[in-house]
Order: sequence, then C-alpha cells, then structure tokens
Amino acid sequence: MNTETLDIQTVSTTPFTDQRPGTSGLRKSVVDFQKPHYLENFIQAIFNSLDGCAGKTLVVGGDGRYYNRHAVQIILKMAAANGLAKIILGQGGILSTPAASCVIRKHKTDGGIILSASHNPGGPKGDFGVKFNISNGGPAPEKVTEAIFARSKELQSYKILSCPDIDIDTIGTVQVGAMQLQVIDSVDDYQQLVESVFDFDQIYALIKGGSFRMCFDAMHAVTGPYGHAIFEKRLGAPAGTVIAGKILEDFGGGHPDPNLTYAHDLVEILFGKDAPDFGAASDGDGDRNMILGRNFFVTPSDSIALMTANHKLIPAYSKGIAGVARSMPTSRAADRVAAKMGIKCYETPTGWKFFGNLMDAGLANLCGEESFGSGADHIREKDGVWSILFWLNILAARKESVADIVKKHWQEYGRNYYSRHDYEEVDSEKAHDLMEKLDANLASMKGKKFGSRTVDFADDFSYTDPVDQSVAKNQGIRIHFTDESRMVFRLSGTGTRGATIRLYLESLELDAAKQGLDAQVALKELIDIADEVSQLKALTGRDKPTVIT
Ligand code: G16
Repeated sequence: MNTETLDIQTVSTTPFTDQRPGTSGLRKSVVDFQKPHYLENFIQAIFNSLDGCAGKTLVVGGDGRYYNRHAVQIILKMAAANGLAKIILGQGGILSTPAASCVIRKHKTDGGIILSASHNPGGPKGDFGVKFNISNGGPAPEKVTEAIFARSKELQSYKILSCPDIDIDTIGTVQVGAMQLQVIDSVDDYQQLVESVFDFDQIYALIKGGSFRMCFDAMHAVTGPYGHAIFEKRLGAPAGTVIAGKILEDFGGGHPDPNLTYAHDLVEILFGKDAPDFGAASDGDGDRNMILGRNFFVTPSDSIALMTANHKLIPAYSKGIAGVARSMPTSRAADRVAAKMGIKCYETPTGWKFFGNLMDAGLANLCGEESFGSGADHIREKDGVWSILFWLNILAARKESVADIVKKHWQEYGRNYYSRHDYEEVDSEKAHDLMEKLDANLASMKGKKFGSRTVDFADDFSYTDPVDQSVAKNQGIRIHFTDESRMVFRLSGTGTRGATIRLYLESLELDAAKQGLDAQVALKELIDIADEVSQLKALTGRDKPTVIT
C-alpha cells in the first residue's frame, strides 16, 4: 500500500494535566473522556512512549461499557496513522482483561490497550478507562505509566487516519490504511488456555453428576460470553446457570463489582431457599471474582489461602509451586499456608502490576488480593473465570461443600478474621489530612496500649521489588499489634470522585470453637481502635462506611 495516498491528519492539541494513570490505568468519568481530544491525547501519549510504532503489534479490547465501541474506532484510526503494523481486536471490541493478557502473550505482541473502568459503573454518566499492558501481558509498571504521563504533558498534536468507521464485528483480517486489523473471537484463545490449566473432565463430571448446582452472575458485564461458552457449553451446566449474561453498555444500571453489596442478586440466590451448591460473580472487565457456597461467603483473602493449600489438586500446579504473593492489605492467611507448606510468600503494594516481576522471575505462581482478585502465572492479570474454575476443580476433586472446605482450612491454619471498610467520595483534602495526621503519629505508636492490644509496630509500607530493586513508598499505613491483629489505612488509587479511604482490619483466631463469629463482631474492638487512632469519623464527618466487604 502506498502510504502517501492515506489521509493521515495531524491534529493540534494542548496537554491535559490530569492524565497520570492510577492503580489500574487512566480511569475517569465518561464525561471527562468525552472532552474534545481527551482520549486521543492519552492514546497518542501511549504511542509516543513506545520505542517507535513502526512494525509494532498491539491487542485492543474492552469490557463493552458505554464509549467502548467509539474508543475502539479512534484507537484503530490513530494506530494506523501512527504506523503500527497490526492490531488484534476482540470481536465487537470485546475482550475481558484476562483474555487480553492471554492474547498478548499467545500472539507475542508488543502489548495491548484495554478499555475498562473495571468494577466502576458504566453508561453515559458512569466511568470509562484506558489501561496499557506490556508485552508480558501485565499492567504497565510504574516506570512505563510515568513515561506515558510525561508524554501526555508535552503533547502538541496527535495523528489520526481519516476514514469511515471500520467493521469491528466480522472475524477476519482487513487493512486499515497500511495497518493490518485482525478481528478474533473474544473467548477462544482464553478458553484454550484455561482448559490447559484445569481438569475440565473432572469438573464436567461434577456438573453433569446431577447433584451439584451452580450459578454464575456475569453482572451484565464482559464475562457473559465467557460464562456461556465455558460453564454452560463446555462444562455442561444447564442453560440459565449464567445470570445477567448479556453485556449491556450500562451493565443494566448496576455496579459490576462482585461483592456482597453489589452482587445482591447472586447473594439472594445463594443465601435463599433451595440454594445451589456454588455461586460466583465477576466484575466489569472480568478480572475480579466473588466465591460463595450455599449460605456461605468466602473472603478473597481466604480464597487465595485456600487455593495455595489445595494447589496440588490442579493439573497445572500439581508438581508444586515456588511461591504465592499477596498485596499488603490482604490478610495473612496465605502466609500461614505458605509457611506450613515450605513455599515463599511475598507481600507487595496494592496493584496487580507489582506481581508481574515475581511471576516473570518464577518466584510466585499464585497471587491474590483482598479486592476480590486472584490469579496465576498463566497470564499477567488477575482472572475471575480462572478463580471460579479453580474452585470448581477443588470442589470436583474433594467432593465436599464450600463451607466444609473453608471451615476445615480454618481448623488447620487458624482463621484470619478480615474486613475492609470503605469511606467513598470523601472530600480529598480531609482524606489527605487524615493520612498525614496518622503518619505524623507513627513514630510514637510502638508499645502503646489500646484496649486489650499493644502496638507491635507502625509504619508507612514501603516495598523494594526483589527482582529489579525498584522502590514503591507510601503504600499504606500499617498498625500491627502483638497478638497478630492489625489495621491498615490507605487511599484508593481507583476512585474517580473525591477520595476513598480504605480501612483494612484483621485478627487471628486459632481456637476452632471461636472461629464461627460474624467478622464484624469478631473485629469490633479493632474497629473502635481504628477510629480512636485515626479520628476518621470526626475528621470526615462520616458515621459509617459506605461499603463493608
Ligand atoms: C485494581 C487493581 C488491583 C487493586 C484494586 C483496588 O483492580 O488492579 O490490584 O487491588 O484496583 O485498588 P485501590 O485500593 O487502589 O482502589 P481493578 O479490578 O479495579 O482493576
């Protein structure tokens, strides 16, 4: 093709000052993204941060929320204008975040652009987001996101191909200017990968056996097609097993966050009359998961601990794993398993990007976070459907109920009572003031007594990556007590309105007779101490959290 005949436009623009990617990409309201040039600027900043575009291949896909299709058109036209060789696109612009990571790795591309604001609500008044993943399939590490931010601040123009809208729904390969566009099935590559990890025959036998029933809530978000293809079509679950399986641009008006508050339809089914044996949900872009048994909720922190304890039941991990990693605020249940099993356990800051180096170096194979995320080194993102398949594989192998498996686990390793209290949309200044005041008191905390507890140490978590020695400071304030209980205060890096204060609470119970309490009851004293230490209620004017998980 003669590129001189292409209508490539160079559009003058001025930089936006707020395009620094957060915990997981650039996440803003749709209204922000609709500002003239806003999306284009950020995409150009990504392209400018690459070491040249010529000859490069990127994967593009998103969670199907409002603005997804529009953004795909802009990205394709800008990619063609910037000289990329090829884009691999999920059909209709759809790829779950884990599927995008899988496609990047399988097709050995130079990275990918994922369109999602994860579990944040969608629709014209909701949120949108753009994440850049690197060639290992994982979220761009901070040095890359900082480079993108730096490019965004100096942008004078962007390039875009002037052409009619491109067909993104027909599978096959076409030319867009001088660039190749390959539209692929959104599920196929991902399904093949998870079939190589788990014992699908064993899970099929469990589901077809007749006495096991499950329900999967796709929350009208991206995992609908994955759930239909994998749980119903491949694993034989009856039609209707997947609920809210049709992707809707506004997620049906819901908040696609798989937790006890927002996945209420599923919670009602699993805690209702004649409940199925197993329930699961995934979030907007398919990387989060929630696991429920009949009348039973598995905390994400327990889930990663249980996966670690049972990893030998899974074909891909049956020969053993080198290590497990968890984010700092995640409970230390996995640490207890790792210690007993003689494997390494790593503690990283919040953000899946921090697991990438550990997995690439073969140090950690399984990773988990309290924020309903778990995954492994088959890809470099957390993975909702993988997590659900992991649990199905455990259930198929052990033939016990979810509740029995978890309770036996607590008896063996102890129960780490755990809860996160979120104070959302707090005035930003007040939230930062609270963190600064806490920070100022850290040095004098050691040895202080609060109720029955004594402070063992208090600090602002700092992490040195064991692979590349990069340092991440100020990753959350930790107050540890001598009885192995602790509290952590952090400001969320994914909110789009005001600030979200997260308070994480944890205490250890080794006595099996005391392991059956409601977490809020078991953690009551710690909750009170947290308010005393931080003055959270007084400083924010809030009397209770917005969300408790
Ligand atoms: C993202 C990150 C996770 C992180 C979560 C919460 O998840 O990928 O690693 O734990 O945000 O982060 P924060 O506490 O800063 O809000 P997702 O599913 O939103 O991409």
